[in-house]
Amino acid sequence: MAVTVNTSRLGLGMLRRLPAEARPLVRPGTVPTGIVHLGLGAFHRAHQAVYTEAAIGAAGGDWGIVAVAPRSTAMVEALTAQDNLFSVSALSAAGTSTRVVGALSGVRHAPSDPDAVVALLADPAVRVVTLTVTEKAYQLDPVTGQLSPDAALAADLAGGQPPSTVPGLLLRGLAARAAADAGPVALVSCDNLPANGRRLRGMLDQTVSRAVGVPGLVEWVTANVTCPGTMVDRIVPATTPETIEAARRALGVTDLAAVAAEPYAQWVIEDDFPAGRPGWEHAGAVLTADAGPWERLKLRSLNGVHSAAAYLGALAGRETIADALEIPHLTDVLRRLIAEDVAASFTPPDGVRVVDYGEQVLARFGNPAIRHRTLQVAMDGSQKLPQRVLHTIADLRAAGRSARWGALVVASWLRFALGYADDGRPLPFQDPLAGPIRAALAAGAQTPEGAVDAVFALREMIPVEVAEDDEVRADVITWLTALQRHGVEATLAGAR
Ligand code: CS2
Repeated sequence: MAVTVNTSRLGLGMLRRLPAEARPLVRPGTVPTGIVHLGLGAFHRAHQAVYTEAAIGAAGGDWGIVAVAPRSTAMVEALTAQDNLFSVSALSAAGTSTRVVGALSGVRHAPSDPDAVVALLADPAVRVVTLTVTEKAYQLDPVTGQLSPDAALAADLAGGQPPSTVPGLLLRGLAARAAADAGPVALVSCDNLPANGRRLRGMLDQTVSRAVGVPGLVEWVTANVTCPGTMVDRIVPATTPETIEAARRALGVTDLAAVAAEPYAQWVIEDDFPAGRPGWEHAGAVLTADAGPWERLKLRSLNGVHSAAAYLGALAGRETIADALEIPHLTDVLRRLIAEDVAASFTPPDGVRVVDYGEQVLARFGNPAIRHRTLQVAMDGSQKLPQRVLHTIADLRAAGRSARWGALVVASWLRFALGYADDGRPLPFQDPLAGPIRAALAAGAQTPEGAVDAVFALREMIPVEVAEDDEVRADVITWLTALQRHGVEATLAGAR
């Protein structure tokens, strides 16, 4: 990122110079570590770190976070140079408010120092491990939930040293923790996966039972590890030079770990922590026995509609989600997707009306200060579409209902995967299944029917009950044909 650093860097020595409202809620560097977080991305910094800092500020506790970067070094270097401090700017049409967050007690880079991460996971002071590692890092088949190890995880399972995958790190860390008798721990998935706690548990159990050289670990994990499910929500676009510039204007110092986010945030957490947890409820989180209804609400309404806006917007040449919402008729179509398909597909949490939640979501997407790129939301579709749209379709069809608007989302993803926008410009396709998807489409893309059949044969993406449903197939073909012949704008204008 090309940023000129011509002001002082954010750091402990700079805190006194910050405007009072921009200072951390805790005294940074004084809170002992109690949490290890895997995944040092913008979402963690703007979500769990913010909640945890507010919880420590309100209720105390030794819950400083050591955040681990599983891949890149850039954020580790930036935060190390800033005494683990970073700022979050909340952006809205009404203006920006920026505050420095003091929740991090350390940062580590897993690839260059895996032993340090393993040692942390085995430290009795660490009682909670949170994860934001994205859907694909779980290495689970999204349809069957079975572990499908790549070569790196296969090496980790075989006892290859040092571990290089997320499941491998957890495996070695928990083996060391069991050996050190360091006590129970909660592993908390904060990724946008359905039943993310159960998925993490499934990943862990399969990893541990297939691993070589860890006798007794299955039993130890069963007795000592919980995996509470969560629903996490905050729109946090990738950081850009403008984010850093906004932080500099607000703080008067340079923050190369700055994040920008919408003002809204929500966190629903299943309360199953065998060795304690921060008082997150004091920071506005909802602690519950079952996050499932919240998770379905959020994945199907917010994320499903987000993906729809991203694919249709990218095809229509719109750069951001807020720009996409300006496409004539798009919000009407998204409202029908919410009211006719999403709301009819599941039972929401008590007291929540899906259409009201959907209106709030559309208002959040329209926030003009958030420049969330359609191409960012569009990536990794094979990992996202099952929980965001395909489960909606499957549940509607099982109840004997049509799923026409869900079929539109699938068709728009498919047209996006075919690689060209309405104006003929090529579209980038980033997806862990890019190879198989592109191969299927190369073989079948001559007609809309061929393209749909080719993709519906991808068992690792499309649940069998959706793939074998003739009405869904026909609906996706109808939408894809319209999108290819007439483009997004005319298709939406003609949508009934
Ligand atoms: C988005 C999410 O990039 C995406 O796929 O749909 O990251 C979304 O912004 C968050 O889930 C909001 O909580």
